[in-house]
Amino acid sequence: MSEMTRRQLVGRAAATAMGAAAGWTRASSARAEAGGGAFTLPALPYAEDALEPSIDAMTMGIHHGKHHAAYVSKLNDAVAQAPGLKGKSIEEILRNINDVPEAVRTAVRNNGGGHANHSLFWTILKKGGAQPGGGFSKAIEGAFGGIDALKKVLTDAGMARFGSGWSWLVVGADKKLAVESSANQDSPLMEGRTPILGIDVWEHAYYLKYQNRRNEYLAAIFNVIDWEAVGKNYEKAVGY
Ligand code: MN3
Repeated sequence: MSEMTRRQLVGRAAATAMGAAAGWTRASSARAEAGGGAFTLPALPYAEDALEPSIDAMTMGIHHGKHHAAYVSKLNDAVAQAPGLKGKSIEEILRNINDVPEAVRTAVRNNGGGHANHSLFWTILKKGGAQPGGGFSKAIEGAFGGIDALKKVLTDAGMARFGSGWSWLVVGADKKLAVESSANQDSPLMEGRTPILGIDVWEHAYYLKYQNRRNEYLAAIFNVIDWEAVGKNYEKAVGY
């Protein structure tokens, strides 16, 4: 083989490889445009072990890196089949869940709910988080009689939820605070209310450390609730 021929062959192989790479890139962006990949897993705002010992690092790692990641992936698969949802925020989609095409509605309800619920959950947790202050503190006083009473109502809602679900502090259409619980990954957004604090009571949230002792998990989680973050969510929800 002459030197020239060899160089030509190498050059052609390189060009083919580059063409294949470019084709792959085009195919990827076509998938993204069709809706796949629209939602992404938000990074944890702290290290996986940041909430120890209340919530252990292994639970955090699996909860965020496996469970939440799976909701995002399956949500993207569902949204890719419903072009009308393209470009909409997850909050907007969940507030109008009955407008989602029936073929993908259950998938969006479960996985879109899972994505929104966990995205909120990570941001209201913090070791040594602040206590409620200002107007939020007054609203808690008015609605529940105080922070300790609110914690009890949230705990009772979490304990009473049979199977998997969430205990929520929400702001209603009347701008008032209320506590409720939901099954599975249903969000208060689907009922026209705005969740400002969510406590995950699925077993995956606590079983590695607390096993069947949901009551101990619910007691411990109040060590790591960031009431300042919840207060900011409150102010946004009531339109301050
Ligand atoms: Mn969870």
